[in-house]
Amino acid sequence: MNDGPRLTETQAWQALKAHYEEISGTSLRQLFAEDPTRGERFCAEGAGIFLDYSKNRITAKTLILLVQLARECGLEARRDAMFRGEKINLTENRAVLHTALRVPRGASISVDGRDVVPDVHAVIDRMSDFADRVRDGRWLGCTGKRIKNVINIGIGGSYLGPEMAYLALRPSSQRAMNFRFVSNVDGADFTEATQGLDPAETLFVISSKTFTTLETMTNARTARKWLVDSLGREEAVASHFVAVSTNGEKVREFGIDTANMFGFWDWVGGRYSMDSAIGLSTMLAVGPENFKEMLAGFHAMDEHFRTAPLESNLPAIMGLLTVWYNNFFGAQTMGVMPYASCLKRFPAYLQQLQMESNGKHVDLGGRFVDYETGPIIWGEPGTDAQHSFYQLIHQGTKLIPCDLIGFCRPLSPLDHHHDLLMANMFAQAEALAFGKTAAELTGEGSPDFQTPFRICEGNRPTNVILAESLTPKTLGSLVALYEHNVFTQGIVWNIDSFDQWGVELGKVLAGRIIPELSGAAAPQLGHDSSTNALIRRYRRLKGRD
Ligand code: G6Q
Repeated sequence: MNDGPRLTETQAWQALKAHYEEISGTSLRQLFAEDPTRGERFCAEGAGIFLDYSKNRITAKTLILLVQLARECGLEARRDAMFRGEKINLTENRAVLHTALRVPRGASISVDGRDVVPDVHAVIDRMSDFADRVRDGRWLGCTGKRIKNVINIGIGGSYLGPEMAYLALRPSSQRAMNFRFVSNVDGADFTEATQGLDPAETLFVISSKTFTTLETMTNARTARKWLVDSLGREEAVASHFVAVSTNGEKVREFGIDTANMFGFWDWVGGRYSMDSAIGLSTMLAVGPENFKEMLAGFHAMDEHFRTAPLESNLPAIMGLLTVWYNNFFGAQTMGVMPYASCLKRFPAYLQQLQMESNGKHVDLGGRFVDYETGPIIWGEPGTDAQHSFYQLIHQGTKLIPCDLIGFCRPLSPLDHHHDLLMANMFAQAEALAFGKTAAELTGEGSPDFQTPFRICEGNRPTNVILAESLTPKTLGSLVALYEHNVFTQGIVWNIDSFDQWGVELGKVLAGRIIPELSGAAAPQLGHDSSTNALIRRYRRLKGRD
């Protein structure tokens, strides 16, 4: 365990603290006025993604100090250790090797003395063969009908990535097939997803690393019953269920032949798994070639992160800017607004990636941190978001740095819509940075009584992320950009970004409450008075007591 000097005692941290005092009063208007080339200088590019970070409250010195902080925290060494397959997930004693899921065939990365790359490619090959057979109709349901519906059953990391990627890549998907996602144990999720579907044409992909997760196993059992009751034979499971898991034994116990199981490994964290076999539903939707393009995009960003100097390294810069606002400006939250409706689940995906990874209160030495860690991440697609919550970002009292993500070419043929969309994205970044002064408003004829209400102070920071178009490859690069951005933050905060102990307690307590809700006889309750009263009310209203 790491029990070296505390982050706040490092030289770079102290220097950043002093530097913050120097520049926190300087506005983006001033910074742009002082340096007319700023918009071209504070930019970086890699793996097909362009980042304009000039509208941030930084100077060249800020960047130098942030990079110094990253170096003092050992970012480069820790990054290299991750890529080598060292067990950097200390609390679970595991390697963190999602980057191995996208290395080209022939590369070599060893974990516990075994080269994992051939295993990775063997799974991709099996997935590809299966996906081709389902997509071209060689894999049939038990009555001989083609598979028209694919339902992914999984939750958390086994759901958010697949759903996000399916929606993002829908323009490249097999339109003759329906793709649905069941995650919540709320029965409404299953009922709605299967509404109107013919079980004889439906394939369930049960995605669960552990194959023990309450929600997923409950939904999987419900799915089996739905199928078997309708088709009248238990053997139907063989052609209508496949599993994605690391737990062959549990898959077999459930009744799925492990020949129809696609594996992955304990060195792939749930929220880092959309490019593993957990992406099977994505591959079924977009086909193996597009899926491999997506993997190539991930890999291109991995290579950028691994090799580009920190000063021009996209994930490192974004991660360090997050630290700058989170720890020096006291920003509690960050917005992510994709100007692409296909990316509507991207903010939800990033919420898990960032908040589960970096929502930690002890450092790697097990000591409570005396600084803020992961910010709250949230967002919705622009332009919709402009008509709901942007007001607070422009004129509210909280500082909310935002990432605005857009593309130069649309996937839709309606190109004139796209110019309107992107004009809005550029305009929002401009308005947030520069605002509108009282003098400007008066000059435009604003009535005096309205002027104070119309002033926009500006000075609201944004990153503008621009790529050519939302292809599978771009999606891979974009996700890897955020994965490594989150990694960078975690290294600076000296936390384990790859565990999630905080989610355990609630699961254990729910296990205790389940029989108290469903048992026939009134239970003896030993909770606090609030929980006891809620359970009693629930049972009473359901007519159980
Ligand atoms: C992700 C988490 C978590 C996990 C789900 C589903 O990093 O570990 O979100 O993905 O709890 O777990 P299973 O895949 O094991 O069902």
